[in-house]
Amino acid sequence: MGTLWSQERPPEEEQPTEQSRWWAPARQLLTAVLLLGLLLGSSVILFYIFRSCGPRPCEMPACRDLLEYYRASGNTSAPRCTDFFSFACAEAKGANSSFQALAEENKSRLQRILEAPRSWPLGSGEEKAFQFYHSCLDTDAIEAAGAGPLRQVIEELGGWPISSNWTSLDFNRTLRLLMSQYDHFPFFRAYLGPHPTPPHMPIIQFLVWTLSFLALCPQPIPFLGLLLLLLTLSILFPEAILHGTGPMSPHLSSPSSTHPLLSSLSCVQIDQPEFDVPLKQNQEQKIYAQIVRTYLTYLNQLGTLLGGDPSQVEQHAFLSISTTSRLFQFLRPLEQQQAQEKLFQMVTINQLQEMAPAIDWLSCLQATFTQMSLSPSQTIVVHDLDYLKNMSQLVEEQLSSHSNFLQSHMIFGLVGTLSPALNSPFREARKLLNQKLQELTGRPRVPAYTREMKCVEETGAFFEPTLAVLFVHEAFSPSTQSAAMDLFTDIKDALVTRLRKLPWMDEETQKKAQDRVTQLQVEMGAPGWAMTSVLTSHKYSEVHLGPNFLQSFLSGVRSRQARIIQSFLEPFPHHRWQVSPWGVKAYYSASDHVVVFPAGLLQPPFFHPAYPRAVNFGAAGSIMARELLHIFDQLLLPGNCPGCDTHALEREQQCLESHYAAFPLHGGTSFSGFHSLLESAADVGALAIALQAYNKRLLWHRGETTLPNLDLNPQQLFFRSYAQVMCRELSTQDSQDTQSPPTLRVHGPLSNTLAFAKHFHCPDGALLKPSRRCQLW
Ligand SMILES: *[C@@H]1O[C@H](CO)[C@@H](O)[C@H](O)[C@H]1NC(C)=O
Ligand SMILES: *[C@@H]1O[C@H](CO)[C@@H](O)[C@H](O)[C@H]1NC(C)=O
Ligand SMILES: *[C@@H]1O[C@H](CO)[C@@H](O)[C@H](O)[C@H]1NC(C)=O
Ligand SMILES: *[C@@H]1O[C@H](CO)[C@@H](O)[C@H](O)[C@H]1NC(C)=O
Ligand SMILES: CC(=O)N[C@H]1CO[C@H](CO)[C@@H](O)[C@@H]1O
Ligand SMILES: CC(=O)N[C@H]1CO[C@H](CO)[C@@H](O)[C@@H]1O
Repeated sequence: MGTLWSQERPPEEEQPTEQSRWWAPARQLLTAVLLLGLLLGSSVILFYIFRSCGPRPCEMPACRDLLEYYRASGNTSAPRCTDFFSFACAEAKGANSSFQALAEENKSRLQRILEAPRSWPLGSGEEKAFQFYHSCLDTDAIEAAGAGPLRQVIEELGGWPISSNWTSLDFNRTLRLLMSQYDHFPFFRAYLGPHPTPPHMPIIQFLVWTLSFLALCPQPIPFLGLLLLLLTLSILFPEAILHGTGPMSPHLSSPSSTHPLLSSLSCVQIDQPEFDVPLKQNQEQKIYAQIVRTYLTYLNQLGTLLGGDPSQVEQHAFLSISTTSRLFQFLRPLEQQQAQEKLFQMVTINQLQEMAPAIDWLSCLQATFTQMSLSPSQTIVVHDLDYLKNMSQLVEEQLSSHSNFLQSHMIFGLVGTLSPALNSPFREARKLLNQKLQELTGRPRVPAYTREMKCVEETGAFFEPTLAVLFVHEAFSPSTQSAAMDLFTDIKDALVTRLRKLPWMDEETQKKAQDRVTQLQVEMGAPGWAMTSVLTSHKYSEVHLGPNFLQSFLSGVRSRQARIIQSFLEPFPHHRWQVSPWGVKAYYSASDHVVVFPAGLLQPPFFHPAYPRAVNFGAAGSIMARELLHIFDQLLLPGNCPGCDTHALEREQQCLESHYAAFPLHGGTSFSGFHSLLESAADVGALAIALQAYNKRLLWHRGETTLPNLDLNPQQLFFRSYAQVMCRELSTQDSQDTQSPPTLRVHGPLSNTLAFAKHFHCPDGALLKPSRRCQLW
C-alpha cells in the first residue's frame, strides 16, 4: 500500500493546477471507499462460504456405530446445564464403565482372532497359541481327566498328608518347586524389577538415584548411614536437593534422561506375598468371622475333592487359615505402608539368611532365577525386613510343632491359583468363594466371564508376544497410529503453550517444565517390536502342550515366568511395557520418562481416525493430556516448587477444593486427601488442554465433521465425548478409589470451563456455570 501511494503521489517540483488540487483528495477518498467496500464485500462472501461449508455429517460406519453407542449410553432429555452426567451416561449399566466396555471389546477382538479359521505353520507360536486356546475350551476333556492331573502335581511336590502317600516334609524342596515351577509364592514374593523409586519423596528419591549409580545390585551401604549423609548434604547444599539443579533434580529431571541405561538395571526383590483372602483383623469383627467361615468352607471343599477324610481336612484347613491370619498380622499397618510405601533395604543373601533362617534363600532364589547366577554375597532389595523376620519365625515354629500342616497350607494355596485349569467342581468352588468375598468386602462385582473370555485371558497371558502382533495387525494399523501421534503432538503443544501462561510458576520452573515435556518419549499402540515384527517370530520352544490341560497350563506358567525374568536381564534401551497392547490403561513411567498409550485404548468410542475431530480430542485427547499432567504431580505437593509463587499455587488449590465441594454427592465420598486433589487437578487441566488443542486445530484446519442426527455442534460434541470417558454406573465406586465419583469427574472439569457454558447456552447460576473458575493448570 505504501509503495502504491508513493508512486501515485505527484512529483514535488510540478506546479499543482486548480483542477488537480481539487481532484487529489477526492481521488484518495474514492480509493479508500472502494477499498473499504472491497474488504466488506469479501468478508461477507467469506462469511457465507464458511457458513455454507460448516460441519458435514460423518457418514462413515465408524460414526454410525458411535452414534448408536451415544444414544444407548445417555439420556438426551436430561438437563445439560445441571446434569451433564445423565445426559451422557444415564444408561451405563452394572460395572460397565466405558473403560470396562472397551476392555471387553478388546478381549472379544482377541477371541475373534483366536477363533478365525486359519492354518498356521506347524510349531509356530501362533499354532501353539491357537492349540492352547482350543484345549482350554475343551471342557469335556478337562472333566474326563477329573482330579487326576492335580493329584499328579501334588505327588511331584512331595505328596499331601491328607490325601496321598506321605512320608515326610522337605519344606525347602517344596517351596523351591512352588517358586520355580509353579510361579507360586506362599510366604513372600520374589521378582526381578528395576530399583524402586518412591514417588512424592524427593529426598528418598535422591537416595535411590545415588544408589542407582553404583551398578547392578550395588553392594550394601548401611542404609541409615547413607540417609545421614544425605541429610547432611541437604543441610550443606539445600539448593542442590530442593531446586533440583543438575542431574539430581527431584522433580524435573529423570534419572533415565541422564543415564539411559539405568532402566535396564534390575535386582532380585523380596516383598510381601499376595494373599488369597483379606484376613486383616482390624476389619469389623463380624465381617472377619464371616470371611474366615467362607474361606474355611472353601478349603474343606478342596480337601474333600482331593479325597481327604473330612474331619482331617477340617483340621488342616483351620490351621492354614490361622497361618494366613498370622502372616497378615506381620504386615505393616496401612498408614505405615503408605508413609514408607516404597522404602526398602539392600542386603546380601547371606545377611537375609541370618535374619530369616527358616528359608533356604539361595537355593530357592537360584531355582527361580535360573538365568542368573546368584552367590551368597549377591545383594538383593528387601521391601519389608520385619515381615520376613517374623514370617521366618512363624515357619520355624510351625515346622517344629506340626510340620504336616505347613505342607497343607502350601498345597491349598497352589490349588487356589490353579483353579482356572482344573475341572468344574474346583472351578465352581472358587467362583463361589470369590462371589462371597466380593459381597463381604464390598468390592465392586467383577462380571462373571464366560469360559471363552477366561481362555482368551489365559492365552493372552501365556502367548503375549504372538497375540500382541496379531492384535496390532487387526486393530491398530499404521494410519491409526499416525493419526494418534498427530493428536498427541497437538496435545503436547497445547500443554507447552499452557505452561508458559501459568501464573503460579516462575520462569525457571516454566522453562524446565517445558524441557521436560519436550524430552518426553511416547509409545503409541504397542512396543516397537510388535508394530514392525512379522508374524511367527516367537516360537515358545519351551511350551509343551499336553498330555492334559493342567500340564499345558503349567507349561505356559513356566514359559511366562522365564520370559518376564529374561526381559529384565536383557540390556534394554527402550521402555519395557507394563501393559498388553490390548490393555486399556495409559500410564506415565517416571523412571523412563515415557508415556504409554496401548492400542486397546485408542479404539472406539474414544478414538478412530474417521471420527469427527471433536470426538478424538474430547476423549483420547483428554486422556493423553491427563497422563502428561501427571508428570508434574510432584510440583503441586507442598514445598516441592520453592521457586513458584506458593501463595498463588495454594490459592488455586483451595479454589479447586471449594469448586468441587459445591457439587452435591450421590452417596460418594467427598473430596478428600491430596491424592484426590491431584487427580481432580489433572482432570480439570486435561479438559482445558484438550479444548485448547482442539480450538487451535479448528482455527488452522477446516473440514470439520459432526455426527448426523445428534443435534450437537462440533464444540458440543467435544464435551459429550469428554464425558463419555468417565461414564460408569454410580454404585460401582470402589471405596478404595482415590478418584472422585464419576459425576464429579464430569461436572467438576466441565463447570470449570467457560466454553462449556457458552456452547450449551447455560444461564448464569446454573450448576455447571458457577461464577468463579480456577486455573491450576
Ligand atoms: C431422562 O431425563 C429426564 C429428565 O431428567 C427424566 O425425566 C427421565 O426419566 C430420564 N429418562 C430415563 C430413561 O432415565
Ligand atoms: C457392557 O456394555 C457393552 C456394550 O455397551 C456390552 O457389549 C457388554 O456386554 C456389557 N457388559 C456387561 C458386563 O454388562
Ligand atoms: C501310593 O504309592 C503307591 C506306590 O508308590 C501307589 O501305587 C499308590 O497309588 C499311591 N497312592 C496314592 C493315593 O497316591
Ligand atoms: C531350609 O533351609 C534352611 C537353610 O539351609 C535351613 O536353615 C532350614 O532348617 C531348612 N528347613 C527345613 C525344614 O529343612
Ligand atoms: C506381630 C509380631 O509378632 N510382630 C513382631 C515382628 O518382629 C518384631 C521384631 O523383629 C517384633 O517387634 C514384633 O512384635
Ligand atoms: C485379553 C485381555 O486380557 N485383554 C485386556 C483388555 O483390557 C483389560 C484392561 O486393561 C486388560 O486387563 C486385559 O488384559
